[in-house]
Amino acid sequence: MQGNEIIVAALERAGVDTIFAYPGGASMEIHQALTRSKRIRTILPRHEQGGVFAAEGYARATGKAGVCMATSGPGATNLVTGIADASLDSVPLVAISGQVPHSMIGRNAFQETDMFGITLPIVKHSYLITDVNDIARIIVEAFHIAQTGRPGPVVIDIPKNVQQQRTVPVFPKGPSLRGYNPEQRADDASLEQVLALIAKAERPVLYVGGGIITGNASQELCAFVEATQIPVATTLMGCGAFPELHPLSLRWLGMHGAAFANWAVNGELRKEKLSDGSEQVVNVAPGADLLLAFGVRFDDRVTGNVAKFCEHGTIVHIDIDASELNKNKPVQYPIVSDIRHALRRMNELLKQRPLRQRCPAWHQQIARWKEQAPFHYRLTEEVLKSQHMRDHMNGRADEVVLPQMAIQMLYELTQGDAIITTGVGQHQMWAAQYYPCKHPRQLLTSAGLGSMGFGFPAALGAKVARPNRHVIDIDGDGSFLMNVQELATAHIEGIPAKAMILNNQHLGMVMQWEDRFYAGRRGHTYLGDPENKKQIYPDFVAVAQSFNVPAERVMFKRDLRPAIQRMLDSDQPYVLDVITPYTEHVLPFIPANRTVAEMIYDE
Ligand SMILES: Cc1ncc(C[n+]2csc(CCOP(=O)(O)OP(=O)(O)O)c2C)c(N)n1
Ligand SMILES: [Mg+2]
Repeated sequence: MQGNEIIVAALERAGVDTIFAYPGGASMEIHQALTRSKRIRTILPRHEQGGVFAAEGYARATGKAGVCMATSGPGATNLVTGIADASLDSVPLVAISGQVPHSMIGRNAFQETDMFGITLPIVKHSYLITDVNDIARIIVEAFHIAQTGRPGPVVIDIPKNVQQQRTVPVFPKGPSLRGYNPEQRADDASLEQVLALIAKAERPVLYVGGGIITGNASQELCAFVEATQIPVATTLMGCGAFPELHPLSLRWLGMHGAAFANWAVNGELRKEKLSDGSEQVVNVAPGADLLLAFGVRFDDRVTGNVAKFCEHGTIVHIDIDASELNKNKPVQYPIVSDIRHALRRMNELLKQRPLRQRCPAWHQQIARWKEQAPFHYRLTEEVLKSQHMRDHMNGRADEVVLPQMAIQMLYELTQGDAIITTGVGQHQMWAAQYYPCKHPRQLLTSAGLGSMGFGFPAALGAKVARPNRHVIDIDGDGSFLMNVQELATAHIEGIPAKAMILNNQHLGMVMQWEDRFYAGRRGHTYLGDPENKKQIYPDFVAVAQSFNVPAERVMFKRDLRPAIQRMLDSDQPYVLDVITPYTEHVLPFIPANRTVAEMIYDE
């Protein structure tokens, strides 16, 4: 067999059914072989970044490695953002790049870039294949590494001459990798210790993240919560790990998370001004005395000032990746383990010796906090006095569509069952706030890297993997524009993913920081046409239609519900451009590196 054929055969054996691949000189051999595959669907994105984000959408929706491919040089470097994205969010991804022939490497050959070197800090592992006889083994290893332990991206760089060499391949049955031991299991002694801490705790809180979802431990978590009655706050990556409408859910925590989740972890702290003008922090009610941090990494968007995060609680941190322990936050009980094993085993031990403690006072306090500061929004003075009202609404305050409202309506009309992808910005935070998840793998969002442009291609990948689900990209006008070319992929490949753009004509999240910290001075955050502010710019409806993708614009509240319904009913990809005021801020808001005492929220 020729190298290119071995690559495709090895991918088939790895169970690959879809590859997002954009060809070029250094990868066209592999495309030739792909045309002959009966098992692999090759989807041509319109930009390699769209391809890698689509592969991530596929992976995030299924847990199976997403696969993408690009040619050497510019094709390969266009994958870099997606590889970094997969790295920060622990997404299993196999990214294949063509490379110039072996003999040309290091000579600044046409379209040569050192893909191995460029991606070295952002991969879980990488290969530069130099021998055709290594292809089959390396592809087995790549999928094994990407999908086991803490998942992540693996890059395989394949020079063109290797693709053209011939050999008799040996396909290994499974991987054999000395020194890679992804199975980690906590021993009973440390888990018993955790249970002893729980039995003593008066104000325990679970802080759980993406690790629960990638570790397929959601069911075990639910059983653990039933047995312990410990309230659960998730990270953004952990949304859906525990049903968000469950009475013990604290939704998600962090910079724009629920006030009650942040209070439960840190205590209700308030800054008060003293008569002499100085400020003091008042401790209104204490937070967790025991924090169970499972499958999380104490990201700064969660912790704010990390030294003050859960300052007075004992912290247990369980993670499969030992390098996460004591990295961002030193804890009293660091435990290396597959979280599913740890939860299963603790559930068994709890069955033998059920807990007596039920912490009624703590549950009452949390109920008070939930009542005191739920996620909510209202029509503010800022909206009423905004340019948006003058330019587009003719003063009709009752017809203005607030972004939160549009998401709530989408939730209602999909019964909360859709798979949601997002761009990055205000709309992303509102999507997570107003579309509570019932299940794992329901909210697919670029959390760690925060890559604008993620939403629509990720929705395509998710829809390919889950054709029977509604897949809807809740996007921003800035983010959507960054991979707008993928409308072509959606139409030509017949992938009916939908985009609901919350179009505020601004880089809303940056604008929010300008409003809060820069006296509202605009530094290149307006996306409309400054010469003609009354016009919505660009015209996404016309853009979509030029790709033969049906589209509609909604400006008034009365039109919103039927328009969302038409989008949902369509069997084609669809763009719904919902025009919203730019004056809304995402609340609550704990400014970067601050504490819950400085949380801004609407009381
Ligand atoms: C690729 C990339 N460039 C820049 C940023 C910085 N950034 C974060 S949010 C944001 C604004 C996003 O605007 P939009 O997509 O319209 O969403 P909105 O906040 O208005 O809802 C920007 C520029 C980013 N996260 N990603
Ligand atoms: Mg915007």
